[in-house]
Amino acid sequence: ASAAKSTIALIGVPLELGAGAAGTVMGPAALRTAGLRAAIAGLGHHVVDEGDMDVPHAVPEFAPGELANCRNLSDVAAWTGEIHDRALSLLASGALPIFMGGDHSIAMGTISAVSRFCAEAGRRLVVLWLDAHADFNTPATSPSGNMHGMSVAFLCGEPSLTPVLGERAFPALAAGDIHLFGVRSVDAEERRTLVERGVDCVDMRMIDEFGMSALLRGILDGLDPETTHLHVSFDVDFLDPELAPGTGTTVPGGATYREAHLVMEMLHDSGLVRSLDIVELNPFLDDRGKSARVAVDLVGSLFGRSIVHRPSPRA
Ligand code: NNH
Ligand code: MN
Ligand code: MN
Ligand code: MN
Repeated sequence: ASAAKSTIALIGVPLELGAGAAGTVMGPAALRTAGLRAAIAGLGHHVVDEGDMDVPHAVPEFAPGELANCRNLSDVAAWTGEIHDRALSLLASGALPIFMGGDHSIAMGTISAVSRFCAEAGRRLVVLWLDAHADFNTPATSPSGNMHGMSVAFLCGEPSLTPVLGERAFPALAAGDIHLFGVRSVDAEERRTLVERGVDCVDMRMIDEFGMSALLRGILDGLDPETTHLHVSFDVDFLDPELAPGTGTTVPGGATYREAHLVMEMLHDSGLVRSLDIVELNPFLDDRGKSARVAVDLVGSLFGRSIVHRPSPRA
């Protein structure tokens, strides 16, 4: 596949202010301890660790108003702007960036930059959002005020969230170009917006009935690796809590070990993946590094580790 041996840039984004529980600030460190770099480099890729971002002061100030129900708004907005700028320059360098979160609000910065990059490069952006949650709350619908539950709404152009990125404009994602996958927890009012906007939501009920592979193939088939940039946003709570307890909002009934690996193996074989978020890993809640290790293992499959080396099998 075309993405086979690109330079892969690891960048730590230790943000926790978008989540309800503290601890995702330690996510990048845990991923490094679990051997993320070696897991990818061992597959023959060139890996550069860019270190962790540091956003010491919240710069933007917001008057309470429509955004009143956003916890830590000024800090999250400051991070979003800085993440966006950093992501744009990494993408411009030609690297395949892996954004090590941090909570899922970092995706407002990462994917807005990917969207801008793709628009300028004439590529089509498709986003695969692996998550137990839809992250489609708005300040008006969020029961928690936690901004990690609003990232998809922001990326789809929800007007009330536009001020979060300030002056930097990016093309909002069309409903058909983002696929939520693994969903099993949606808030009541969030569901209404999600359905109204027509965002593709592959929930666990569908996955149980039809299987991960058929549903993922439905998304990937027909995407041309020459013209498509697939961004994968991997929220660790996509996984079943038995497998990955180290995250703040676990929901039972998630992806099993093999289901998750199959998703990653299929993504690798597609040759479409050009950028990745690994988010919501909370080492403070983990069980002896178990979740960090499984996340690293899965990234190995995404970058080409296979059980038996062979072309993508067909039944
Ligand atoms: N939907 C809930 C909220 O908005 C939980 C979001 N938590 C997540 N999302 N971890 O992926 O607060
Ligand atoms: Mn490869
Ligand atoms: Mn999420
Ligand atoms: Mn989640």
